[in-house]
Amino acid sequence: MNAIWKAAGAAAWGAVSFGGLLPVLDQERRQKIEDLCPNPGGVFVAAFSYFAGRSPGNLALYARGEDYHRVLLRRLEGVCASLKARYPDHCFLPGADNSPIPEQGAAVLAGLGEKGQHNLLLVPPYGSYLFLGTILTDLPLETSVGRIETACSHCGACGRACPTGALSEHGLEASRCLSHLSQKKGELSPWEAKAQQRSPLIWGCDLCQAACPCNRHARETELPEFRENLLHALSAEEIKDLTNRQWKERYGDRAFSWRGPSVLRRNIALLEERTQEDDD
Ligand code: B12
Ligand code: SF4
Ligand code: SF4
Repeated sequence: MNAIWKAAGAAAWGAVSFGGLLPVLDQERRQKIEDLCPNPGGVFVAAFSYFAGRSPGNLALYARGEDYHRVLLRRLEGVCASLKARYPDHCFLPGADNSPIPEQGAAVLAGLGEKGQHNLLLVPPYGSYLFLGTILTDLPLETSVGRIETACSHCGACGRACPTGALSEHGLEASRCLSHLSQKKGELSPWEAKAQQRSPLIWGCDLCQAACPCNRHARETELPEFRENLLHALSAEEIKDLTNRQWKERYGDRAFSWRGPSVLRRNIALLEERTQEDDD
């Protein structure tokens, strides 16, 4: 099994039995999982690193390479094909963001690592610059023996770096998180617009992760999709007059493309407005 996951480029992988997953499933998620896969036996969880250094730019690091949904599904489908060849009577369903499985909870239970105070899974030596993918199966799985390494020192640097107070001892308050605000459609409230203006980015947010000592020497990804053809920044000029069709043609394979150009234009305008104010 290790060989299959290595070939797929996973930085870490594990499994959790369906019984073991129950503590992180509410009734609705459980029902959705059983609708997809009657008699679920468990979930494989894998982490894929996307860190390729910190070049300057205005897009969050996670969104600079190929859209991770596509990349993970492609790689997980390869794993599913190998598993199907080995266990032809069982089903294997890949997912990345789009499944009812709470991915971080499943990853913790499968022993991949622990969640840091910045609310993200940490897997040394990759830090938290990771994507999570899952494979739901009716093959009865045993829960992996977890890693014993602890990574988060509770130093609080992530909380101090967060400009909106989204992180507290209660975890992440998503409505205050710049990652959420930068994706939010329509007009932002005055508080939201001011908060977005405190971000150096027009899409996503890396501030808590950049402050985390576990990421200081994060091992870089070997996956070409997250190392090559990177787009570090978008300018107002580049996306000014694009039609939706042109937008799709140009950026359809990027993780920010689903939101369309208007939200990005708004965020660029907010950032330019702030820069203007700073200069005056
Ligand atoms: C909605 C969403 C967001 C929202 C809201 C996030 C939130 N947590 O509320 C917003 C837009 C803010 C967001 C932001 C980001 N996100 Co996001 N997001 C998601 C998404 C799609 C769903 C999260 C969710 O609501 N899950 C439902 C809850 C119930 O489940 P859960 O997340 O697993 O949490 C449970 C477990 O952690 C459990 N748990 C934790 N520890 C333990 C231990 C034990 C023993 C047990 C039993 C349970 C347990 O308790 C929690 C509650 O039940 C996930 C993908 C997914 N489908 O899971 C990505 C995901 C969490 N995001 C991801 C990323 C990369 C980001 C950003 C870094 C992107 C960026 N650079 O801008 C930021 C980070 C912000 C931050 N500091 O957390 C990655 C995280 C990878 C990692 N290393 O952990 C994920 C997993 C996507 C992926 N497929 O890789 N995100
Ligand atoms: S910055 Fe400190 S407290 Fe926050 S996740 Fe990293 S080690 Fe933990
Ligand atoms: S992603 Fe940004 S806004 Fe969200 S918790 Fe981290 S630092 Fe705060």
